[in-house]
Amino acid sequence: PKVTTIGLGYIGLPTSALIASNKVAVFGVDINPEVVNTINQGKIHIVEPELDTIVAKAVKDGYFKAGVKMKAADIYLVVVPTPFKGNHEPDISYVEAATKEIIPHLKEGDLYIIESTSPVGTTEKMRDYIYAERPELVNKIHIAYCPERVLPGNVMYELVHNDRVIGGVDDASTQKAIAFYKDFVKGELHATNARTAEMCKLTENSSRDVQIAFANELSLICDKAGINVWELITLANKHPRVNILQPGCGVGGHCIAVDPYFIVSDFPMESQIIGKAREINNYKSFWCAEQVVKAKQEFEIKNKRKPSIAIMGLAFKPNIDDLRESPAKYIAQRVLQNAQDEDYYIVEPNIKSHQVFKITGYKEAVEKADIIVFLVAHNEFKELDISEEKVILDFCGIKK
Ligand code: SAJ
Repeated sequence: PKVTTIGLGYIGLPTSALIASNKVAVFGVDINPEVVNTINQGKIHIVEPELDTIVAKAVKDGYFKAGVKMKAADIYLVVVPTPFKGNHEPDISYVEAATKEIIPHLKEGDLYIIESTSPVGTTEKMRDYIYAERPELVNKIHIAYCPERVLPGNVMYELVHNDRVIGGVDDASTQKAIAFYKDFVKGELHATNARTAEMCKLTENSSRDVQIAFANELSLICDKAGINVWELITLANKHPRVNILQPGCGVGGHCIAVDPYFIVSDFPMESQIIGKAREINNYKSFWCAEQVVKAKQEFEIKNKRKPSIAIMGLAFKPNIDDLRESPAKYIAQRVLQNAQDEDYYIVEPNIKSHQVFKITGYKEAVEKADIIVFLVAHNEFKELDISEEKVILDFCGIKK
């Protein structure tokens, strides 16, 4: 069969390349002509281990091509972003736009799959759009939802080895989609219906968000109680049925900090814990910024001069170069907004330069600064030997 994927981003591109590497003809559509050109040259526009070689080979072997215009196929995969709008309401306009482009090309026997994280009911809504425009195809095509669940940085491995949840709008659709994924996924494929599969994706990320919120709440309690939260969590986790995650400077990325809102927005009365977890994790970033300002004032009173400050880490999690939706970046911005004429050193070992921040090397920053603020637990920071005179604010457990 021929496959058309719509969206060549962090998930769409690796997925397309993986399918193509199994000698299936894949046409990838993206609205960005630069992305399309880069891919057609066998190159990539995102950072992900191993992705470059697999894309280069799939393009060279002629199985993978990209374009800005939709092309007819037998299987359509929608892998576009689903961000949220102003009031944390899900924005499915990219899924709708992709579906509208696909509709005129559909024929009997085709398979239409949404992989984008979507609010419950989206797949059925798209089914209704499709059948309203093409009534002759009612029950003659297959429509399913199959969320991705890969971890950035480990995408090529997880795409193949993770289990997947596949939910069709009817049994035939579920089975057809399972048969498609079977060819390139080694993990187990679990059959369900479309609504459950949609909710499953939202549940996975909300569960992680709630668990991180619990750890962040503990960190605030421990700060007041004079207890080391890292030691506390290590000890509590010695219990055979307790497994607390790590507190940090907030929750970032475009999944865990976004997806829970898709539940809260549709079920506001019922999703009390999920909504509260979002508030706690957002508040934690604000609190960290406040702590820096407080430490600065205390230093000035004690030493009768302004301190210099090192902000350690900007990425949204350890050992990656991705700054999108990063709480560390938010904290750095907030702290710099309140800056008077202190010296700041902004450190992010995974990037060379930044439009807004002047990036300093981590060793130099730690040597020069009076106050050292650890925001992201990058590996490089763990080996640092820091003089005892320095004030250390450790929000990510670097010194635990
Ligand atoms: N974080 C903590 N404490 C922890 C773990 C994470 O503060 O103990 C923070 C991180 O620093 C980061 C944020 O949470 O700011 C999210 O990081 P993450 O590593 O938990 O997750 P992501 O966003 O990189 O990827 C998640 C994964 N989902 C789950 O683990 C349930 C991934 O499998 C999904 O495919 C991805 O979201 C997605 O695309 O939805």
